Amino acid sequence: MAIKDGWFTENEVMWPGQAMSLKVDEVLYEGRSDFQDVLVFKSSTYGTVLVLDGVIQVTERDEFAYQEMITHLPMFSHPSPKSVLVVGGGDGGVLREICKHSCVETITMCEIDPLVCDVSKKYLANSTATAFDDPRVTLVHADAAEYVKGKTNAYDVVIVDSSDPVGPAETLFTSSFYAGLQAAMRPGGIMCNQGECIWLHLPLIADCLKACQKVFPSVDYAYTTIPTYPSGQIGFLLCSSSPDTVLRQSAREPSAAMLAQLKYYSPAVHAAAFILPRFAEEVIAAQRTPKVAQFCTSTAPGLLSRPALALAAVGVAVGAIAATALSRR
Ligand code: JFQ
Repeated sequence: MAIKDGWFTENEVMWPGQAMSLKVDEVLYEGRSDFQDVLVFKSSTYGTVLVLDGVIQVTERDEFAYQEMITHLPMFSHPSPKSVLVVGGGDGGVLREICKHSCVETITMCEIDPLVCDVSKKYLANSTATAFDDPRVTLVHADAAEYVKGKTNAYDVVIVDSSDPVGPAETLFTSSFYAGLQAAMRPGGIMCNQGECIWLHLPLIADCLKACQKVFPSVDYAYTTIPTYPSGQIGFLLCSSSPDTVLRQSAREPSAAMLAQLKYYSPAVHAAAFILPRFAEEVIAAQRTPKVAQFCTSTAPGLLSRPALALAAVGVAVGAIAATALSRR
């Protein structure tokens, strides 16, 4: 039982020895679909929470940190996305974010589990599930690997908003699935998949990047911070079907009106999200294509240049002499 003494505690299969707990005010829904266990509860400090197979998917308090980044990183890396495919994402948060782009003409959402959409429309109607009725949206309940088979030249952006690779989402992290997506994408198309956590899953991330590399000529990795996902952080695998796309820089600027609707993403956050701490950079740099210049990945050049350090040393010395002189008076 995931709820004990008024607290929900996450299932820790993929993050042994640690578990997020949230205080429960009220259980709103508990059931099982053909694919997974579904739980919705009202928490005391994170709003309504959606849980699948014992793992937190959405809390109303912090979901924007994930939904904005998994959506706008690929959407703003593309100069003019018109046709978008969402795989998974049944809570509707990614749909909500895509709909903010007025250049988009069609959005297909392929979510295998109708129950996830149903409970989200009922219990997350004012937060994530706000765009199911947008006229550009077509909702399909199917296995995405099957759905994309045989499709060509169909999508500018594909967002794979899946749960973890244990359970129904397992196939969404394989090179054969990526090959199906690549075939369905238009030239210059961009794919973004949730990419787990550098603190917990570096070997898995390296394997996923290798699988992407077999298929896509450009591959990179970014991350966001989010308190209720394991270790407070989750990454994104970003791939382009063109070798010329620079994934780590936005190709378009959000309008002032759009920026006013965003709480996490900005062009500066976009660029910063690809700068990784050294322990992760070491592993991920080996899989990144094309390689990026060293200054993007280690020190900030201007700030730590030799002349700047020399100047700082002179400043410290002068300060120390002045302090000694003053204390002798
Ligand atoms: C939210 N739209 C989908 N995606 C949530 N460990 C996953 C939730 C569980 C995490 C990994 C991402």
